[in-house]
Amino acid sequence: MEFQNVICYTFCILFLVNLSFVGPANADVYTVGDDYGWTTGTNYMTWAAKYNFTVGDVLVFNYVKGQHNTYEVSEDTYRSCDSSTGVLEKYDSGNDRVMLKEARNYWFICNIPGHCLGGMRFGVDVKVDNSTVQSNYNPVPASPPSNGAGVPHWQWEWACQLVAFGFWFLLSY
Ligand code: CU1
Repeated sequence: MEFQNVICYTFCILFLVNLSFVGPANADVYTVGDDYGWTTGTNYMTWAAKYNFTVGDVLVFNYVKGQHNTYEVSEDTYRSCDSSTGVLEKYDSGNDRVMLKEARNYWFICNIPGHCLGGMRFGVDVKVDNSTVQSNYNPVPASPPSNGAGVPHWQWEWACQLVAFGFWFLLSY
């Protein structure tokens, strides 16, 4: 019995360690404008509205170097297209990769004259990604403990047993 518990908790720890790596691995890379890339003639607010952006995701701005650029700006600058103030970051590589590191609004424009007013601007609302945690805890059913002992850790132990059994099952084949 004790040996069983040791195995169980060992797998449980492995399981939790594993969980902590799920977040970064879940980050998505989005090419701004999809196949069109970062250029004139595309509605980028429409593009941005298609996706749910979460912390750790990466935006890729693809364009011919020198024809466009990528400025991360304040909301005011996004609205006015006046880049004399409110510029937070500048990119001009033609393959700009911008990681969305924080849960907040980000605003981007192209600073080539006329391009921002012409539609090369958009904002994204970046949220914290808690979907992985939820999806991993939901499978534990919310039924009362069967032994009636009122052990508050029953859900935890139940999950341990399940994970341990899963590993045992995989390893025995
Ligand atoms: Cu541009």
